[in-house]
Amino acid sequence: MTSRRDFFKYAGIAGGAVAASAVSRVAMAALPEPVIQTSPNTMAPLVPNSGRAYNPVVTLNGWTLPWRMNQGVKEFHLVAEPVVREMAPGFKAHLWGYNGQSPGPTIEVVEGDRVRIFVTNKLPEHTSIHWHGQRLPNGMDGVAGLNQPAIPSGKTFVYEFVARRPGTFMYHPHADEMTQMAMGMMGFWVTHPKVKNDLIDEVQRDFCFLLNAYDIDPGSYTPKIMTMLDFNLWSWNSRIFPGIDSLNVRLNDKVRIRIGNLTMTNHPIHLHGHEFLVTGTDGGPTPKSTRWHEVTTDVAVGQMRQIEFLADEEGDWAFHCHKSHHTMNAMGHNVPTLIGVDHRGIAKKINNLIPDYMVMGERGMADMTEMEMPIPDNTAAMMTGQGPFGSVEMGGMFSVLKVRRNQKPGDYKDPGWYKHPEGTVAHEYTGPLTEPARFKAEGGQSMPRAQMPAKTTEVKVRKPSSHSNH
Ligand SMILES: [Cu+2]
Repeated sequence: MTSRRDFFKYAGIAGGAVAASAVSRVAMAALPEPVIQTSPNTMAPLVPNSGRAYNPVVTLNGWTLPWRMNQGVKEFHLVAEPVVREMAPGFKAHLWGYNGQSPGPTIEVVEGDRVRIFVTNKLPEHTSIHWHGQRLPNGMDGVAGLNQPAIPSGKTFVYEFVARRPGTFMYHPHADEMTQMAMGMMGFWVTHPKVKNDLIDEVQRDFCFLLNAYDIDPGSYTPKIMTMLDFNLWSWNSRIFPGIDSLNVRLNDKVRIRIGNLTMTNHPIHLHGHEFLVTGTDGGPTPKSTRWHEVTTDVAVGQMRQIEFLADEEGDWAFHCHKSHHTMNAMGHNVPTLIGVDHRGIAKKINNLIPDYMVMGERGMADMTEMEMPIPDNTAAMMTGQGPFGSVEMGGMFSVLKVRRNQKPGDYKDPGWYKHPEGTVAHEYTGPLTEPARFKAEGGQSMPRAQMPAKTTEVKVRKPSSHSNH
């Protein structure tokens, strides 16, 4: 195999340059030289310079794998290998991935393309790749043991098939899957339509990302692969808020977002400020009669969803998983609810014994963002992110759709914070307040109780106590 080097220079979004596709200088008889990318930045769309033209996608905090044409066949080279992924600034994870990153690069082809993919295994154990959702010959489906022998460590295998139908797909190992997916091995695949398709609209912006999850103890680097449900890092393309780039679009752009789920649970993905249609699944474009507007769509395990909308509301719109624990970073869940518990006095006594002891949660958990709690090195804060009006108190699967009037076509640069027109931001009311009447008696019941309680219980509403100095 040829030596691996970053011969193909990508410019990040910040650089603004558009990358062209790479054709290896190595003889066509040899393997295409693998292209490696280690920057976690969102790369500019890879405009095709060979094969059929198409409107390329933008992979959030990711990139598209260049190919070479070899007698009409699109040739790609994936290298399965250990990688270091910066999941958020200040927090790096030791994962497994492809070509320098987890997830691996996005593969983009056109319906009808013959595709040849070389897969070199640089992992310490065998692997294989399953091309999730593709129509292909059975022996190319990638289930080790069933459709092919596993690719031993150090060996290179070749997959070859025709991308028969347009749509949104993904790839992942089908050998020791539990370990290899928990370690971050996965990638996106987009097959663009060959001719105008009535069910596939043209869009100005086309984004894609995978939902993944890790269990990495605070202060450590390697995911715990045995975790089944209680993950502590919920990520998009192995990035967590505030490390997930914003989706920057021009006012009135038609926008498509493609999402695939390779975690162990479902994620209701929610967009603020706009209604969208689900225009495709891993089964292909959805018939128009099945589409309805919504603002949240559930992406179940192993599924892909493709949503589309007109970005016709200017502003900074939150875009996130609606499971509130999935918009948090590493934290313990076995913590009692302390809302309304008054710690005054007790904390002081404990402080005499344990100087670092901290009381948390008596007014809710928002205090977490203002506390200067010492956290181990290489640990993401539980909730963080400084917005224009203060802390956003988020983590995990959270990003922002930025819609701007003056965003140039094809420009994906972050335009900064939205400047709200005068008088359009929620603000404090300073007029007189009235105390509303509250209903005091017990509620009704459908049938009389058989046993009456000895006395009625009185539960006190927990209201914030006004106290300072903690
Ligand atoms: Cu979620």
